[in-house]
Amino acid sequence: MKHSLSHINVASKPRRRPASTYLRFALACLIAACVFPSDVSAVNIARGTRRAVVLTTDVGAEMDDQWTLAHLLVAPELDLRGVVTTHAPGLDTPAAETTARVAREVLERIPHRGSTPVFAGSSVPLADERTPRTNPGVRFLIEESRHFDAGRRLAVLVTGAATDVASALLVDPSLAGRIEIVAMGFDEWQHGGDSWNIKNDRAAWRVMLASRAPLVIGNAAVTRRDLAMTRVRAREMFAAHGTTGDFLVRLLERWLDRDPAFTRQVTGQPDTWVIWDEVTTAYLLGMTRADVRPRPRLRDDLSFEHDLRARRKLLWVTSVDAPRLWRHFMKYLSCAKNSERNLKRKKQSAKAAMA
Ligand SMILES: [Ca+2]
Repeated sequence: MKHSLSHINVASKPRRRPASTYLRFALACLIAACVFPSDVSAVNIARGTRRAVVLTTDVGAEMDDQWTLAHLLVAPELDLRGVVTTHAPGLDTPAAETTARVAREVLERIPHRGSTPVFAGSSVPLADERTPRTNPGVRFLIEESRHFDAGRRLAVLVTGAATDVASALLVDPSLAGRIEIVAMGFDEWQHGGDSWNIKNDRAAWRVMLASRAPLVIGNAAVTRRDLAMTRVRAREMFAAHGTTGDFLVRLLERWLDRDPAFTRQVTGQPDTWVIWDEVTTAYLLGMTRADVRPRPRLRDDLSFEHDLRARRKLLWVTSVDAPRLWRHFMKYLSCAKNSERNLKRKKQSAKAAMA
């Protein structure tokens, strides 16, 4: 059963530091110049109609989470309500505090509307499939979800370990009726398997697979094929897009320079990495195709136990329209660049007026 997916949904809101006059001005420019472009007519982005999103992320473990967070921030169709950070191997302890610091650094670098709260989630995986790990991230997920229902679901992106989403489902099972989970993980459909997100909390994935929450999965085989990015291509596409573009390109370059042998092992090329987590943004923007499939069970070795008669289904992403996704990202990075420039000009004018 093949489905072409092109849903774009709705909502809005900001917070944290009060926006300065300059930021408000920049925001007005951003809205005037970018939020109502003529060529996104298929997308309803009127105020209050953007798709509400919470990102859960192990940002800092690689570089694709930073790209994904930046795209979520500049996409006018999306309303990022908050970020919940999680653990991954190799991070300074406590891991969720480390990832929260990285998320805040990204937020400070990207001009965007309003402000986005960051909550450190769990720094360790679930002990078992019955016991939640409560923390501010889990509480935020549950509270934020109360504004939503089955007809208008909060999108919860899982781009790291699923510990906090699973904990929230264990604390409040009714959450499954108010969210849609969009995750990056698993190697491929037949075997399943995984080397990172699922491996980092297997019990959490069992909780999510057993829940009633709609579940969308973008797997490694598809993202490796469709979302590979070379150093040269990144520079060509993003370097002209202000400090944010430069920042994103530098992140990729630093990652590629870090361990070329490992990069070659994963992607087959020493100068290519995969922007894995962007598959979740692509889904939200209606730039993926996916099949409805019976929800598998997860074995201890992370392989799938398929049950063709399973009552619960999931959406399995089969392709990403990457050219369209990158065009969208570049377009709204340009808008961010313009708002950056307007902000700078306004600051200079104010300074001159005070002199
Ligand atoms: Ca990630």
